[in-house]
Amino acid sequence: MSFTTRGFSGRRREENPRLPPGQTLFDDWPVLTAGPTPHVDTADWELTIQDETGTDHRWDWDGLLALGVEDVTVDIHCVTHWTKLDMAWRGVSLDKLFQDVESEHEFVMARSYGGYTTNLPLEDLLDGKAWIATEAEGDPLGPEHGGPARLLVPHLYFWKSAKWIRGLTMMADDEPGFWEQNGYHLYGDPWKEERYW
Ligand SMILES: Nc1nc2c(c(=O)[nH]1)N[C@H]1C(S)=C(S)[C@@H](COP(=O)(O)O)O[C@H]1N2
Ligand SMILES: [Mo]
Repeated sequence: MSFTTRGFSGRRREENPRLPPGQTLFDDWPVLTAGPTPHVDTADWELTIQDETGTDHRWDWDGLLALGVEDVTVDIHCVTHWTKLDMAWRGVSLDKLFQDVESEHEFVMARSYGGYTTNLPLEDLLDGKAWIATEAEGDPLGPEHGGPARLLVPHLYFWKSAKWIRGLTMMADDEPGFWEQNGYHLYGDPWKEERYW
């Protein structure tokens, strides 16, 4: 017997402790992109971390993967109210990238191919909380979902998980990225419903 009526999904929402307030469970994976989809070949791909000394730390595709990938299963929460539980991702922990970076700055602007940006506190990228994801659900990330590589920060609303990531810039102060300039919350904790400000 299966319970898939609308009425029951409403009850299930209240009963599922993994569903943040105001969210609805989704089985499929919607594509949400502001603007055109960049197509970036792994042969041309690179990621840079820019610190306040002007130093660019660079990784090409092989250099990224050489840091070592890990598999993580996480829930993702989109500000447009869908939540997808138990997504299987593969990627490189940001801890590995930041091993070589020394910075006094506490904030980061993530920058994407195509021009998208989003701001995050550095501490939200460290200690096993964020990845440069290269695969999801057993397949390489398709271009529509940010392939070849996207940021994955599952404890914040999914707009913080910049698709087609190309760089991180250290910032002294928290400055708004693309959606944050357009009214989305500066931080975006789904458990506090930090959707807009
Ligand atoms: N570069 C880039 N990254 C982005 C976006 C975007 O428009 N461009 N949209 C964000 C938003 S609002 C969401 S909900 C997720 C959607 O990711 P998906 O299309 O893989 O579901 O990507 C985020 N990262
Ligand atoms: Mo979103």
